[in-house]
Amino acid sequence: MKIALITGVSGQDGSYLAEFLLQKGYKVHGIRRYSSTNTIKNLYGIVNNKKLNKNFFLHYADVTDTDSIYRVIKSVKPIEIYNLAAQSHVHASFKVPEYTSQVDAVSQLRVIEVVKQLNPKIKIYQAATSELYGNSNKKFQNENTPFDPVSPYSTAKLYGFYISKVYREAYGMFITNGILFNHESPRRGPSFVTKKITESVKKIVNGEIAYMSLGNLDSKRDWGYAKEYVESMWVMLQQKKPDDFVIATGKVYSVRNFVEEAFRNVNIKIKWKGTGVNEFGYDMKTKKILVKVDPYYFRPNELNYLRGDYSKSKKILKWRPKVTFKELVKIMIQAEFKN
Ligand code: NAP
Ligand code: G4F
Repeated sequence: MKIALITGVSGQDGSYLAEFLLQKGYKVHGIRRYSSTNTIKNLYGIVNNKKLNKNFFLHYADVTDTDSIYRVIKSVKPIEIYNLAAQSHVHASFKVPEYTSQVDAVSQLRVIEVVKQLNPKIKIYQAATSELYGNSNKKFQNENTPFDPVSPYSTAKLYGFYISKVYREAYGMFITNGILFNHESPRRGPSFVTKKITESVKKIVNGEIAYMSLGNLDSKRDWGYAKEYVESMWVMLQQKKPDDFVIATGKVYSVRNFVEEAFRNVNIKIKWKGTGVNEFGYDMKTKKILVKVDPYYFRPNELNYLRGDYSKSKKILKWRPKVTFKELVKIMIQAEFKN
């Protein structure tokens, strides 16, 4: 039986990936941080499923703690490691830049070094990101587009990207960087914009809140569906040689588009009025204000536009996205109301 280890298993991607690998017949081990609160709700689908749970194991460890990582990798003996653990919030990285560097940069090296010492044949997937491109002037970003990070988060991830490449080239290790563009799902953390919007739509419809407050409505992202993005991580590690791959949809939408589409799913048509921080969105029928702009959510440095060119992945990995933007919003809204 193939053995995989996932760091960040309780996160959005980690939980989908664990389900995917278990269904492929893997024995899956996950690294979980110590916490006095429950942080594993994304794993309920596994732990409540006898068939999946019998091959699933959680270990307490922290990617900022070399000893704990060493101990887990030594005892688990994985053939593949999916290194997903991160402080993954870009805005938060401006508030805790040093901590973000520890978790998102140095920890990527930590895992690689432990693997080099214990068994350099273990294949590693490193979670790189489209944030690396920064405000690129290219219409589409691909594996050849220069990086220009604009946040402490993406600067830390830049280190992770290059240290992976260095170990790959210097020591012949199998380390692949997945440059994934934004991917969302009902399991997205509540402070990321898509989940915040869908959760707020539900609360507005249920009368729990009157409106939602957002930051930059004009920011544009290439949003895909997390559940199908994690499959590409596995495909990357099944290749003959390690490499870097962009995973994206090639389509771009603004935060404003996401808001409109989310409300459309509950039969509310949003109209916009005003500009800048005085802009607001209101229900065309009732004239009630449902969206306000709050500068609190602006970032010291904004990344305005991301759109991925995934042609290399399509050609080599035979991977392509299937879920459209509209379907993604619908999946997230339906999950809110089901909850
Ligand atoms: P996420 O939901 O925020 O999950 C992050 C995971 O990392 C959580 O399980 C978290 O555990 C864990 N973690 C954080 N600090 C840790 C530490 N010190 N030791 C061990 N575990 C730790 O992120 P995601 O959206 O699934 O993303 C997965 C990876 O892909 C991340 O590296 C992210 O930066 C990267 N990425 C994401 C996207 C995207 O659009 N989602 C795009 C490109 C790249 P707790 O539950 O204890 O907090
Ligand atoms: O949902 P976001 O916080 O995601 P962001 O910053 O694009 O980062 C995500 O995707 C990256 C891949 O490109 C990952 F590497 C990273 O780990 C993370 O998963 O914000 C998306 C956009 C931003 O431009 C932000 O300024 O939405 C804008 N926005 C507008 N109002 C908001 C809000 N973002 C958040 N979080 N909250 C708001 O109220």
